[in-house]
Amino acid sequence: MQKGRLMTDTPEYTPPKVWTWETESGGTFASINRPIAGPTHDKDLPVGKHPLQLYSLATPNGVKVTVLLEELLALGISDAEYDAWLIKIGDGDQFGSGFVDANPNSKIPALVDHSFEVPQRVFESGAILLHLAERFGKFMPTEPAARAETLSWLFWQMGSAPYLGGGFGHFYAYAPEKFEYPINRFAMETKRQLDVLDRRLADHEFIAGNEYTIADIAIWSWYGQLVLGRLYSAAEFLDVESYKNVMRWARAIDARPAVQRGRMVNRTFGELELQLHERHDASDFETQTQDKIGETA
Ligand SMILES: N[C@@H](CCC(=O)N[C@@H](CS)C(=O)NCC(=O)O)C(=O)O
Repeated sequence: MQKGRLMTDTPEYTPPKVWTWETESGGTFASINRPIAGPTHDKDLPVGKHPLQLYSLATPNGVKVTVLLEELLALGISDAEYDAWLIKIGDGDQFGSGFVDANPNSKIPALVDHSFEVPQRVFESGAILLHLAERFGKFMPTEPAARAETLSWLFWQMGSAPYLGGGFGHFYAYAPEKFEYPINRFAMETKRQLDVLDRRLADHEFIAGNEYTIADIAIWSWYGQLVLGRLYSAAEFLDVESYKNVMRWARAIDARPAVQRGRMVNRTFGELELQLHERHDASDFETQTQDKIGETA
């Protein structure tokens, strides 16, 4: 190693006095990243026949909502029927004017609930989970102590996952080069978070206690799918099998039929029979998957 240089061959970078947006940063998703908010083009959102209109994609944040909706429907709550429309974030659909009206933050998932006199938007996946769980009185304990525990873990997920996705996942899988410093920093934090979960799940069946709640749904969509080898091809690198309690919990949730259906909705990657680009009816799982309708995303 050259004297005075650490860990990487990248020339030393001195930040300018004022940052300006001049070049694409490179790496996956560089073309959709911008330093400004607001719409780039006019486009209304479609509206289907159900009160709940979801605009999303089957990333971990998107899957949280479709898993909850499928769980509600599995309990026989027909008012949880929904239309799920595909938002292709790689194509910039999140910057259309209608989507920005539904979520000023231009990120999936966004829900518009038409069961109010004036349709109400709900954005941020944690807020959507809470909105639906409270509206239907399921997957959210009402007893104060259990409710506080569930909320604590739900907010833990919302605060922690950006280190996993935006930190570890970005630098391990998407950045234009492998930089040792950020990969080390975020692998360490991701493993610390997995250990937090592993210790909790050592003596609790589910995250908030002995009941399956929206905290499990939120955390499973990220950390469950990570240990099941579905995120960033990082299972071996992070030695996920060593988190035995997380593995047990992740596999148990993965086996739930509603979870399997929720994962398929707005999915544009992987096996064609698991891709249901749009969902408007329960029968769509049987008739509208990509292997059956043969369209490309
Ligand atoms: N905190 C937000 C994060 C949502 C989010 O990051 N969504 C990503 C996909 S997982 C997205 O839409 N990215 C598009 C973009 O950044 O332009 C939530 O939980 O809803």
